[in-house]
Amino acid sequence: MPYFTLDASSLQHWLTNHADLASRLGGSPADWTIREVSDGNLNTVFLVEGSGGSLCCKQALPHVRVAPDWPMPLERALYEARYMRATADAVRPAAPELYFYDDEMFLLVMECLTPHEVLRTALIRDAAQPGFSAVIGQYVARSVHATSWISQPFEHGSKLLADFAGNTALSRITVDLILTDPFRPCSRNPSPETGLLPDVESLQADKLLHRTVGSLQERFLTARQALLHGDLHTGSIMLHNNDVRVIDGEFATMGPIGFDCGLYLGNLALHACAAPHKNALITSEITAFWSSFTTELRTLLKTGGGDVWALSDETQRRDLLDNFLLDILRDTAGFCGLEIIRRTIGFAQVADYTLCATPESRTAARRKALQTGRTLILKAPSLHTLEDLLSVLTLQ
Ligand code: SR1
Ligand code: MG
Repeated sequence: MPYFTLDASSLQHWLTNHADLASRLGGSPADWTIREVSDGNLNTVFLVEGSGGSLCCKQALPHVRVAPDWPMPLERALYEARYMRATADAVRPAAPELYFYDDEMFLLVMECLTPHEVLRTALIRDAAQPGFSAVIGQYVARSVHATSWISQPFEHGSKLLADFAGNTALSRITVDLILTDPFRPCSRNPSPETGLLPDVESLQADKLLHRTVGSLQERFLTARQALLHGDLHTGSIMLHNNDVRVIDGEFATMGPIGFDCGLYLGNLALHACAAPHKNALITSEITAFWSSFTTELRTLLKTGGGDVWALSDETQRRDLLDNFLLDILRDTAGFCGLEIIRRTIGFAQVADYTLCATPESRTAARRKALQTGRTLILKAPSLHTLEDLLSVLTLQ
């Protein structure tokens, strides 16, 4: 069927023509309830409920959903489907199950997560059950282990490179919105409030900072360590009690492992900038993430399977792994700093700052975020431990 943009009624019709999916819903199509719940920047999302089950249907639009004059290739849905398939076995049950991908409609049909809530919203409402970050740490370790050159023969990595090489439109968004635009005057950046203007101008004139951002640009584009989710922020995670799921892998690309870690920690850290009374909670989530990520990755990488480190015995592997994790920590800190800055002054800002009670406290929170992001980026190459990273965040 040639592509067209679905609405509730055409989706109902499309589903009736897909017997396997219709039978998951049960009952008669007239009794299905279809709700549009689009929330992210790019796509439309519908939740469909029948008497026997429910489905989540996500369709790519030919443009950015929140900016209709910004064209965007439909193929991003294909990369999300590929990412889900490439990581499903490793991360289950921490991601929804993909039931079907329609490569003409650019439509993913997957497990419906109800009554789950987006983690960012749950954090803002103070409703997230603490400990969720341990699941995310484990998720990142498992997904990158399943796709890294250390654990898989190089042919596997080469296939992944080929399968995701075409996802350039979304990597372009990352390169522009995270790695470049916040550090230069750019029409995509919303105008900052007057009180923050000197801080923004100073970041945009900071040559020392730009040099280190240049190294992170190089890491993102050339360190093809493993398959990344590519957009692992608190809006890409849903949870209900202790059931935590990662969604929205359309930015998937082979890249530096610290990118996924850094984006996640950056979103936690900026939440603490917006709500400093939650510093202890955020510190404990960051610690839980890093502890579960490193513990899981160490365990998984104890045995080999890939061509990288193939000659090393157990002792040498431990040494190599220590260095590998140190590089990931440094990348994590750098990308964490970038994410904090772009979510504060770039195109895709976040709702966490609505927690600030007054315009003055919001400006102060944003200033702290910019300073923290800058320090993280500059200090990243000399960090040694998570405690070093936490001390830059000054959450304790
Ligand atoms: C134009 S897309 C803007 C942002 O939304 C996505 O979720 C990514 O985070 C991207 O940077
Ligand atoms: Mg998204």
